[in-house]
Amino acid sequence: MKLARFIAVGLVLAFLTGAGVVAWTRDTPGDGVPYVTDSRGRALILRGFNTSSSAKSTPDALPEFTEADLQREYGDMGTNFVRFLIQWRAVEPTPGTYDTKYLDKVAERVGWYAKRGYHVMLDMHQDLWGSGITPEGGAGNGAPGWATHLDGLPVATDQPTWEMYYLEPGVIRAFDHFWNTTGDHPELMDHYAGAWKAVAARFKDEPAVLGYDLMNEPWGGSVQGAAFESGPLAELYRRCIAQIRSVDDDSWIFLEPQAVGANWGLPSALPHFDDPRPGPPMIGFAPHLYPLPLDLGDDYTAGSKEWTDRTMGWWRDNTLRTARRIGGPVILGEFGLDMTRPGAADLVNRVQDLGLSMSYWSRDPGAWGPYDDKGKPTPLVAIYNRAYPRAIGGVPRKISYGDRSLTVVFDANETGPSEFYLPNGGTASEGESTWDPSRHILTVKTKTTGIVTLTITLK
Ligand code: MNI
Repeated sequence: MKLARFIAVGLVLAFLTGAGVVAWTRDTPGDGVPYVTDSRGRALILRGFNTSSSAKSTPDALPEFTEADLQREYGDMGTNFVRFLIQWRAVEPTPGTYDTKYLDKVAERVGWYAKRGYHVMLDMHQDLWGSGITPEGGAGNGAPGWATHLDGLPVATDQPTWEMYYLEPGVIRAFDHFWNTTGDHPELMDHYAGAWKAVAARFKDEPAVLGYDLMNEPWGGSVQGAAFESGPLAELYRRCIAQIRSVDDDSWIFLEPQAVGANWGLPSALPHFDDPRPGPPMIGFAPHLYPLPLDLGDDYTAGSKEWTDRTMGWWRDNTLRTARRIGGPVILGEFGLDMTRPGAADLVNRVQDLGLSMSYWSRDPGAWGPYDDKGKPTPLVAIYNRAYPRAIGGVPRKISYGDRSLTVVFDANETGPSEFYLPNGGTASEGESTWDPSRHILTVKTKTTGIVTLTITLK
């Protein structure tokens, strides 16, 4: 039985008896939740891809992805962001040694993004702990073999779906050692934080690297829910924040909630964290969104569409609530689905209407990605190629997306200029505009103090 289905039934009932469908707005994310800002202090709207799942299993932990692939992505969709997968096994292949050659190769790829004005979030990816959970190595990814302690407990490989591995005794034990629930391996969390320090030391002076996503889809092993998020997960985050800030004061640090539950829209108990950097804190929230009905195999059509909208309303409210507690911006780190399924394009549109920064899962070729195995565009390309403000020269008050226009109201903060990605061009109601036809970027210089209302009429 699929784990999602196993845990899901009760949750669906909870959703059904809960609040009605939350009203959809096509504007700003929510009161009290700030925006990610760039080094000049402009508010950023980030749109891009997870690049890529292939990095989980390649021997060198690099994604199967070329500079030409990136060029095509920009030309087709005008993305400005990537959640770039890195792996602890590659950063720290033996305890306490950091692979500078691997980091150089990551840096080379970061350079491709930098050249095109992208922002990069490095994601320390794991699923199912690490490849060491099975002898064949095909199930998990992330953690190095030396940090994998199964204590001889079994990990059965005849799983109906990949998530079921999370419930295998050996996998739970590997996590219990990492979180020091067993008390046997107190060193592991410090190694992980040390690996982050090595990454931050390498990228602190690369302006394209916006920040760090500390752990993909955390799983608590035998400690779950609020006890996990406010206990060992918070402890790991505190240690990572301390190590990163010992070398890097001005990158964003993004935290993920426990994946089970939060991915579907349930609340997270992640607490507030102090940021030891000088100046305002730069700690944000990067949850994932996989609406439950779709996880259960339904399409975004008919009755399940209503359920999905309902769970997405919960997801939005709970995400913003946690972000307010953390006191930082939200990046939707992952959402995605099989684009060949009925209603898939509508769902992607709906997620874009949330108005958040986001990275689609994932950039890999196939039915979920923008291009299929033969390189042919899937319906995702047309849907993801949407006009958006990439950078705003102030603090946004309201961003509204109309069918043929885009309006941004902001409190100018002497930064600027504002930049818009416009697939087919457009004109600005205010200020001095420059159009870059090769990049499809409209750059608009407006007044640099006071409230600015800027409407872009789309062609
Ligand atoms: O669906 C999940 C997911 C389900 C269950 C669990 N646990 C039981 C811990 C964890 C995660 N994840 C969705 C996507 N995230 C990964 C990469 O981060 C992708 O491969 C999945 O499609």
